[in-house]
Amino acid sequence: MSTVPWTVGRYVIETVAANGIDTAFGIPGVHNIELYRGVGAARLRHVLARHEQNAAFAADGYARASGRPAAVLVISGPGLSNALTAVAQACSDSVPMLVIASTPVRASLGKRWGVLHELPDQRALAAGVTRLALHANSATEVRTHLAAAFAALAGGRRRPVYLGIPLDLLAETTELRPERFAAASRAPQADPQALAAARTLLASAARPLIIAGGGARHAGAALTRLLETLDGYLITTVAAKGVIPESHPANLGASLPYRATQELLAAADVVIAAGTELAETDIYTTVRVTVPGRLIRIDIDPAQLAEPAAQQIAIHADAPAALAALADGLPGRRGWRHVQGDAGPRRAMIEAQIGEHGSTLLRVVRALRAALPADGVVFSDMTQVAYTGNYAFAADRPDSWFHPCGYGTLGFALPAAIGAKIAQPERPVVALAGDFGVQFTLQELLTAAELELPLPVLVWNNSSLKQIRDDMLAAGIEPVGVSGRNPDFEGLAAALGAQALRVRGPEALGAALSRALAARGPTLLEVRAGDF
Ligand SMILES: Cc1ncc(C[n+]2csc(CCOP(=O)(O)OP(=O)(O)O)c2C)c(N)n1
Ligand SMILES: [Mg+2]
Repeated sequence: MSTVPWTVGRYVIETVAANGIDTAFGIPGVHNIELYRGVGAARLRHVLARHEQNAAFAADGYARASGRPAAVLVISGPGLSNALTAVAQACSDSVPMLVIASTPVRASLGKRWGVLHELPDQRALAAGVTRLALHANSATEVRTHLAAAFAALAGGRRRPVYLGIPLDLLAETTELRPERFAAASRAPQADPQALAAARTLLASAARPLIIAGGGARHAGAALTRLLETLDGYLITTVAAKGVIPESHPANLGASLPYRATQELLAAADVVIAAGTELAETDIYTTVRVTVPGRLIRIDIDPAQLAEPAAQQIAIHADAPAALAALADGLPGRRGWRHVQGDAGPRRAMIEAQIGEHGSTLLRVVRALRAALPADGVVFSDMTQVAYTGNYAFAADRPDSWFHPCGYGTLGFALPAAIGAKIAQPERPVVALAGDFGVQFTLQELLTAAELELPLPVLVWNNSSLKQIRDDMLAAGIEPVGVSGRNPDFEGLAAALGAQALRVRGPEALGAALSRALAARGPTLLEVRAGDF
């Protein structure tokens, strides 16, 4: 397409493509059409979403599943503010994406003239939910900002990056041509003194335990060695589910919210926390995970290490590398697993605790696990069945169970699953949402239908906002606003180009899921609480 003029808009898109981004999720509008001038020429795949929030959720799912960032293209003002909820979700869960928005013309910025799509300061709005938020006032700045954006997407703690470009600048012609920016600087190397101090502490640990978070989710080999050497236990956060198989005798899985694991954590004398914020959303019984023993923290984000904590050894490094370095220098020794026993009995205690109130939920999660091929991927929403699955869905490989952990946004599952399926068409991908949460983003069934994505969407229908209803009852509040009228899910799915099926019990789930995974297009699988 040599007839396409070299405008700043085309330069941006071709530069994005030249730096390895192959997919953009977005919605064009009059303010950002100049970005679209280059899309065809750059062979950047564009996926039209039905809402900007869903475009950003899809970019999130694309990156979670594949490790590769996608672009999000939105208009000024409402396009950006619509996307920001999903950008915040990605930011809280350390997921990269490149968000490019137009802004109104330069002359109007900050003047409150009341131009179309006006916001006081788009960059400031985006800054709170991104790693880096930039605004370009000239073509030269577009280039330097894109270089900075790609460096931030590639190295360190991976999170969204925002770039705003005025619509009049996008339309300008330019001498600039796309280039591949230099690779990001290497990951920080662990300080040898900190590593030595950690080894000394671990060498005398009687009751060692490791908490692995999302930053350590690909550190399976190092963790396995370390667990053997230390004779200790592993707890993962939900983001690190599957880092080693759930059946490994040292692995307690994503069980921080449960009594049996909290008791073990309280008894540990040395804890390694690798690539985790030790956040409320990892434990849900207090605002922070408290570690009574001595704490060794490994994190690529210096901000996570800045907080003063008693007797803490801080290792600023990429978690897999630092865990491997720790394992290398440690002599084999007797910790406490040979005395306390393998994880199995404690896992039985956790399942018993879940079973006290959630045996039906456990049945659904187990049926889903049994029905899904081993390389299957689940994108879950904020629903009780997912809270149970956060622990109970057996993940024997990382990146196979995804949950909107940090920001906890309803509506995540379906659009994120669409993004994942686009990134990895060969993998079985499933969305799992509640009857209320799925309604936040259900229109994206149409996107999945348009792209003929074989995508099962499991809707856990308990005809209520059940978790909130339970919380109200527990707080002594008369339930209000926790049950509304549900749509006819099957009729609605059909209207959106999807197939639909009611799954009547655990035995039926296997066949229904296989059919949906082989279908041409999405299938809404309604799972009613009463049927399980
Ligand atoms: C955007 C957003 N709004 C509100 C909430 C609060 N919230 C969390 S769970 C929930 C109820 C969801 O109901 P449903 O999807 O049916 O799941 P269930 O609890 O019934 O399993 C609500 C309103 C939220 N997490 N995100
Ligand atoms: Mg519900």
